[in-house]
Amino acid sequence: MSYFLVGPPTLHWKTENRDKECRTYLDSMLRHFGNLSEGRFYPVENLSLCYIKSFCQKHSIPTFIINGIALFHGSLEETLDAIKRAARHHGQPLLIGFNGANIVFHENIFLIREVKKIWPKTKTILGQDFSALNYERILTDYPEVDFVCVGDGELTSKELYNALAANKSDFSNIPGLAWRSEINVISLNKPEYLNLDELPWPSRDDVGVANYHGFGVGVSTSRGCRNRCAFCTTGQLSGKDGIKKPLRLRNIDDVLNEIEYLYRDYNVRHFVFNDELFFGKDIESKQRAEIFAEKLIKRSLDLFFMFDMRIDSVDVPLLKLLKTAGLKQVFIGLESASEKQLKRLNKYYPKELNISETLNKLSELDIKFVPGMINFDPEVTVDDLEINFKMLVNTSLQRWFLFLSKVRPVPGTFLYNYYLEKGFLEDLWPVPSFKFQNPKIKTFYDELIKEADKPGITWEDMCKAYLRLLEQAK
Ligand code: B12
Repeated sequence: MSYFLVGPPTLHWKTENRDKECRTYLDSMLRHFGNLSEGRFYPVENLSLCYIKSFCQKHSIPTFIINGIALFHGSLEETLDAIKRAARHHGQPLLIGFNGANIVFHENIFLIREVKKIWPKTKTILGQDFSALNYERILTDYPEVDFVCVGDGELTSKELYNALAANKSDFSNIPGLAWRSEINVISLNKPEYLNLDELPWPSRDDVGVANYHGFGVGVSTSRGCRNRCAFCTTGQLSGKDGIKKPLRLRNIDDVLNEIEYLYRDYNVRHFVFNDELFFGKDIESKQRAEIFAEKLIKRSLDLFFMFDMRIDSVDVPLLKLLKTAGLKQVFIGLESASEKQLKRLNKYYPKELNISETLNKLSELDIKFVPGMINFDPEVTVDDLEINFKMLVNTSLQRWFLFLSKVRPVPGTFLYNYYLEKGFLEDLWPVPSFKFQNPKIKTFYDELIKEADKPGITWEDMCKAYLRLLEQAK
């Protein structure tokens, strides 16, 4: 008996990027991101599953990971085949778990259905924020999914596996488990959040793939988030009744020990922090980042790292110190420069913040920054589009694809519920799409996409097209 943990191959990537030539998610990364400074910091491992594996193994549960992304799977059949192969080696799984965002929900359901055909008695569980936010719908509409994990997966997996191994059918004592009783009543057991410093470090099944292809290797220093952005699953889960995922931070020495272990035992030189935000606006989290940098410098390791942060937490002296410690790249969720648009996304910046200036300060530090934009939402106005345009052209950011970015309302989030109520949504589940409220803006967007599809398009071409189309939309 064993526990299999599966990450789906994530095939949506090909269609989303209109990237017909790339067979797999990682092929696409290798093709588009030529080197580290172009974004190869992308994490390849599935740390969610790696954490669960370490914990379960520590409790003597034979656990195996099949990570479709790291295995370069270009089809669901390949992942299914890998699951069957694992069963030939380790025996039929007692429990099989799947992980992923809404974008891979249908991939997971396909695999779960196939697995149930082969081993009808094997139990199935889905995890990650998207399933947690939507556990009632999933357990109601998908009988092939036996359980949903709504909190940390470590303890829930261990307790569930042991209950199944002991042939129990009452799961009411398993923390963080959403389950269906024999009479089809759906229950949610309150999650028990673990102390991150007491968890074993994640297993490193796919670190070789990441290293070999020059991708970053992930380290998670925190779970949860302080913010409640209307579009983000993590923020929503943190506030959801019965779940309330708290922000938890790991002890810096433990993080550094893990980094040094990866550095020495696996020769890792490029690290990605998987945290929502490495530090926030508050003084405590900045102090934590400072201590991290100082202690890392003392260890004299020759390494680089990247993390995610918000534009309103930019702190030049702190970033300089982090640069000395090895910071090479930051992902900054900007979303928008328009106050009205930000309000719709439940994101607020201090009045005095000048986004373009702040971004330019960052460029001077010689740290590569990758901005995250949300230029389009259903209620976007010509004014918003103009403000965002001015912000982008006033920086050294000359990446035209930022003009095209659209908000993604994920089922279960505040934004999704609001759009649903207002009738803004076209497709509803699991990957919704929205209708622009102003037909002129829809034309603007459609025409802009056509421009982007032209071969050899440059930043200048795109800026000209943007302004021309904006005039027409007025
Ligand atoms: C690293 C990362 C990636 C990596 C690796 C993904 C992977 N499969 O491992 C890459 C770059 C490939 C990636 C891709 C994508 N990502 Co991503 N990613 C992350 C990131 C930064 C860290 C994930 C992580 O390691 N967390 C640390 C672990 C320990 O926490 P955890 O994931 O919550 O896992 C715990 C529990 O949720 C639970 N659990 C999770 N899975 C399972 C499974 C089982 C069986 C059980 C029992 C429990 C369980 O137990 C875990 C341990 O306690 C998160 C943000 C974040 N900080 O979590 C975004 C995040 C998960 N990604 C997100 C998105 C949007 C995507 C993409 C859709 C982007 C895109 N457009 O392509 C794809 C989807 C890919 C996919 N297969 O799901 C969103 C998810 C939103 C959603 N719709 O649900 C997040 C939350 C970022 C955000 N705030 O918006 N991502």
